[in-house]
Amino acid sequence: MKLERVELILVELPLVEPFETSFGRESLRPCVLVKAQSDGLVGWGECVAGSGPWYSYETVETAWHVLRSFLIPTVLGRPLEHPETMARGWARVRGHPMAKAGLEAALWDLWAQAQGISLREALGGVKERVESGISLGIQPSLEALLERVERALARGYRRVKLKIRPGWDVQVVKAVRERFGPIPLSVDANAAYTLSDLDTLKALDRFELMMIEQPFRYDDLVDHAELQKQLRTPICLDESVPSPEAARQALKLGSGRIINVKPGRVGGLAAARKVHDLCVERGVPVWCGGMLETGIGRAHNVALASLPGFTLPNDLSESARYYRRDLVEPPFVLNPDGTLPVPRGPGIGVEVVEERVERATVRREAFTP
Ligand code: OSB
Ligand code: MG
Repeated sequence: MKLERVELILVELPLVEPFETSFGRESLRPCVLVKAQSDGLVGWGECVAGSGPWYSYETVETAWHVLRSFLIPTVLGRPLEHPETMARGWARVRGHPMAKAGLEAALWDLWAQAQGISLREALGGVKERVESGISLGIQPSLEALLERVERALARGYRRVKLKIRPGWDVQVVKAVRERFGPIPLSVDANAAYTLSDLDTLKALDRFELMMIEQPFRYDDLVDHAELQKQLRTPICLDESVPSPEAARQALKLGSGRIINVKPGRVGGLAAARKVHDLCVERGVPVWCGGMLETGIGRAHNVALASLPGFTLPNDLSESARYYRRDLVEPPFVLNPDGTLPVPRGPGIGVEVVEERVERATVRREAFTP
C-alpha cells in the first residue's frame, strides 16, 4: 500500500454569522483541505491557516506553498505507515505547524481506515461523547451578545466563552454575570493586553471565570507567568503554545494553569496528544480549541477530545453554529446533554460530501509520484 496521490483543495465557506476577535473579523472562512489516497481508500485533513497572518504567521498561501514544495514530496509514493512514522519525513521543516497538521490529519484518517478502526481508537481516545462549549465573537452591541448567550444556554452548551479586547471586557462580563448568574463562563483575549493592563485583568479576576485565555502576546510566556501570580483565575494558554516543547516550558514557568490544545497550532494530532500526555502527567487540565473548522477538521478534533485528559468543555460546537451546510454527513449535532458524539466508523467516521466540496472550491492541485 503506497501513498498514491495527494490533492490540495482550497475551499471558501460563508460563516452563518461573522466571527470577530481582537485580531479581526471574518465572514468567509477559507481553508485548505488535504485529500490523500492509497489502495482505494481516501483520507481527509483540514489545514486551519486563515486568510491572513493574524492568529499566527501562517496563511492559506504559506500553507499551500509549504505543503506542495516541502511536505507532500516527503511522503508521496512511500508505503503507508503510521502517521508518526510518515511525519518523520518532514521533521526538518521548521515551523508551519498548520501546514504539517493538515497533511498529517489526512494520513491519520487514511491509516485508521486501513487498520479498520476509528480515529478515536487510533489515537487512544476513551470517551464516546465530548463536552461542547461555544465561543462567542465580539458583537456590535451588548444586547446582541446577551441574546447569543441566552440562545447558547438554551441549546445546552456546557460553557460560554466570550471574546474580549480593550473596551469590550469588564462591562461585558459584568452584564453577562448579572443577567445569567453563575454559568460556566470564560474569556479569550487573543493576545490583546499587556502587563500595563493589570487593573483591567484584576477587575476580570472578580467574576469567577473558569479561565482567562491568552491575555498577552502570542509569543509570551514570561509575562503570563508574572500575571498568573497576581490572579486567582487560571490563565489558559492558546497562541503561546506552538509545540509540546513550548507546553513543557510554559508549565515549568507557571505561565498558566490550563492549556487549550489545537492540533493545527502544535503541528498535528500526534503533537496534540503529546501536549495532552504532558498535561495529564502534571495534573493540568486541557480542552480542545477550535479554528472554525468544517466537519472535516471537527471530526479530527472530536476524536482528539475523546482522550481522557480533556476534562474541560471544548470549543467544539455543532456544525450549524458555523456553516449552513457542512462539508460532511452527518453534520455534528449537539446531544441534549450538551455533548457531541464521537463518530465510531472507520477513520474520521463521517462522510465528506464531495459535491459540496466541489461547489466551495476556489483552487485545486493534485500530486502524484
Ligand atoms: O482563539 O480560540 C481562538 C477561532 C479562530 C481563531 C482563534 C480562535 C477561535 C475561536 C473559535 O475561539 C473556536 C471555534 O472554532 O468554535
Ligand atoms: Mg483562543
